[in-house]
Amino acid sequence: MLTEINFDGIIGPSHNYAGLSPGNVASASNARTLSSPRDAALQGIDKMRANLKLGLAQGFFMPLDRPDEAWLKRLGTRYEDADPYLQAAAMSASSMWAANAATVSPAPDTGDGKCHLTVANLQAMGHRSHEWQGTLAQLELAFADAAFAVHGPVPSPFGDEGAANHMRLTSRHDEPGIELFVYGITGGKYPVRQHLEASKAVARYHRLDPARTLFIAQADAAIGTGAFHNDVVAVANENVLFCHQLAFADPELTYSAIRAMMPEVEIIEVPKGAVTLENAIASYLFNAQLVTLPKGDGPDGGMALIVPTETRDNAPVWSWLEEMVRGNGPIRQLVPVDVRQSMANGGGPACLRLRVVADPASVDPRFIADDAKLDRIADIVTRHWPAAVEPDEIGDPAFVARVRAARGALLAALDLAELSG
Ligand code: SUG
Repeated sequence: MLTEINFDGIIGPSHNYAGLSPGNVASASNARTLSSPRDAALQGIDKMRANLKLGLAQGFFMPLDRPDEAWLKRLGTRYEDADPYLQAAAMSASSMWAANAATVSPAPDTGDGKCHLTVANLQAMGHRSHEWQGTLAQLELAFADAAFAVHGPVPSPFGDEGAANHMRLTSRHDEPGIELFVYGITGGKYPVRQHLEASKAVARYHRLDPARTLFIAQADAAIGTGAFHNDVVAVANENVLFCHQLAFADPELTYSAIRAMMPEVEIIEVPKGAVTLENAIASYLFNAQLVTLPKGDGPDGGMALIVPTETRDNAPVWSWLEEMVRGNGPIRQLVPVDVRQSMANGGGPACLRLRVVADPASVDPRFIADDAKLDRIADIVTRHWPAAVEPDEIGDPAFVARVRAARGALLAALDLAELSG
């Protein structure tokens, strides 16, 4: 049975605020503040627990090996000699944002009936540009079954940030869908992360039907205001597209192209008069997990919007959402979750997960979550993850040793030691 499985990135022991992402307002404004890798990871685990309770299928990915000495070696240095920027970039726990791990096209959409995954090259940001090697190793392990085809990254200079700039609309997850790739043209003062050429290459790798594939330009104003990924201003689930009025360069053209391919689509556009772009970015209401609740739990086929608590704390945004839920639309429930540690680096609930529509039985079971396994992970995190990290600790050899040992303990506990190194 094909179902949507959300794979969350377990937040690694080196989680810190180094201000490494220009164009990401939260990362810049929290630069050099105190982080808590332990709280961060436990918040992520609680989000997974809550999703299991909603009856959703849940998986996870391991944190990557940090600091990345192999990357530093290619840069002609080693951790102990590297300058503070390179140390922070080599140490980043940024692979937690699994929405940037890969782009996924489920089997019903592809020419060969396999579920295709292309690892994202993340080349726009130095600290993220060396994630793909570790991520690819993990995808090849988790999705080794013949039901999947896993692809290497799109070559330079075409930037690809994965599922954060990709949406799928379908009448039901296990039915054929249309796939929407959102790219940037110019971000004004901020870098564009997703390039059209990269999106087109991914669509070719995945053997998508051009008649069911759209390439949509993101609004420059959205990128320029801090929507460094499309998933900061839009989210889709089954037949619903929930987006801000200023998400796309040409909203009317975009909506009519989508409707032409999928007449049953329901587009919920939040007007700029109700929620400004700035407020959308500050509250992250679109960086939500829009999920279909299993039948029997609440209204059949109803959807829930899993939002960060920052959304609930933003009065104009929350009152707009409450009014929407009271109406007769497809979104029936708002579920706030506390992922503040990740949010302070610009990563909401949607950033932390990669959606894969597949038969859970075809995935390596070591990557599939249940309550007992999440308890085991939480126990390792509580015992090994640092409770607090000062920005100046990043270069400290004792911190480096602790980060390595913590990840090693987790890999051993989950029988995934083959991912070490
Ligand atoms: O790429 N933050 C990430 C946040 C990614 C959010 N993902 C999605 N929208 N899908 C980024 O900007 C901050 C790291 C630092 O500053 O230390 C960071 O990489």
